[in-house]
Amino acid sequence: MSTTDRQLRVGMVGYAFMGAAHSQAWRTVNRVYDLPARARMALICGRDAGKVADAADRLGWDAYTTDWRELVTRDDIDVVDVCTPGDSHAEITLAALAAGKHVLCEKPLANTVAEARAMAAAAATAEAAGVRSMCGFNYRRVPAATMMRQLVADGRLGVIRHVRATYLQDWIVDPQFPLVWRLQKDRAGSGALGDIGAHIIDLTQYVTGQLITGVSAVTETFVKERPLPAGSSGLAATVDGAEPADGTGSAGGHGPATGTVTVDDAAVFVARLDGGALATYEASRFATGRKNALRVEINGSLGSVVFDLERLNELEFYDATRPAAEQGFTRILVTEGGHPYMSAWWPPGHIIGYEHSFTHQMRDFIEAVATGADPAPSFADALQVQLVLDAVTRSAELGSSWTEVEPALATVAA
Ligand code: SOE
Repeated sequence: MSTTDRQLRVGMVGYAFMGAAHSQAWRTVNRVYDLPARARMALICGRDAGKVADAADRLGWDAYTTDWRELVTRDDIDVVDVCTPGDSHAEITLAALAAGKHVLCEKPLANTVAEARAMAAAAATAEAAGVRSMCGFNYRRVPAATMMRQLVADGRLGVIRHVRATYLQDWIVDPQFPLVWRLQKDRAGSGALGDIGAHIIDLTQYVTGQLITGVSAVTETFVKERPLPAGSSGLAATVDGAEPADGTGSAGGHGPATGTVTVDDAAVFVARLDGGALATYEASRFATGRKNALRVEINGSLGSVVFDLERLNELEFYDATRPAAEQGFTRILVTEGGHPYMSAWWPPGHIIGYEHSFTHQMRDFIEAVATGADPAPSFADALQVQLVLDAVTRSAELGSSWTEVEPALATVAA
């Protein structure tokens, strides 16, 4: 941190969807929160000089570069914010930590457990020197999700019996949607599982305070061949992932050739949590009509709570301790000043949105870095998510818990 004016000079690598969401948060965090340090949007990085120059202007960065290796070593950079495809998270993060930079890395932490282990180890080493790191599971920081955790921690649900989590999108239902980087294992590590499944794994563990200890899974790739993205076509250009986060997309429409999809389109798994709960998870990019539908329901011995991202300012709460005649799911509008994060925004009832979770993320990160606290989720927390992702992939590949259903006997003769 610059000691003169307690500034945290941020260097961000990548500028697609997550780069834009993080930029909005860096721009707003010090306007709404009184923090011990101010974020300075010092430098943005991408491979394409023209595109990153445009991003710097559009997103509000002081300067731009095409060389992330230079960015992470500069003396006038204190924080490295990694918003690139998963195949570069480890390389950039390890270099930044080695250079003594605080790191915020988008989720999932890495494309493999080996990479995640190396990142968590490097973060632990750097921590001894006062360097802080955090993984960008932003949905923890939706006020209603944080309140969900508080209800569980306060015992309002009693013993947790069930966790039921879905995260559903539909942006690749069209088989003509091109083979973007999110559909390539070497770039993304996995498909729906790592991209959106990681969110519900982290969120449910955060909310319940319980860790997943075992899984049984199936995955599917419904469309196995897709047109190569000869460029950012009209369709592809409208959805995150059409343009690699660092702007390395090529020009032109769909090429005539096709390529093989090497990741899952959908993952479904059951899990046991270490507090005894049974859990079901579903992550799909083929849930036609569902655009970004994340839903978590927790059932306990004394009650239940439901969070739905499409109604992110609300919680549904069922209190089984109330008189029987008064029991029912109540809707809590999580916009009071006493609700998590909400004191900084508007009066009660003036709702907030998806992007505010990133501002809350930057608030907590800045506070931790400036005060020497440990940000959460840590790289160790993110490694645990990576281990679950790996277990789901191995379970699906092994199919070990899969029991075939014997075909019914021939239909009864007419
Ligand atoms: C694409 O599925 C995506 O941008 C994810 O990568 C983000 O983590 C999620 O918040 C929104 O959708």
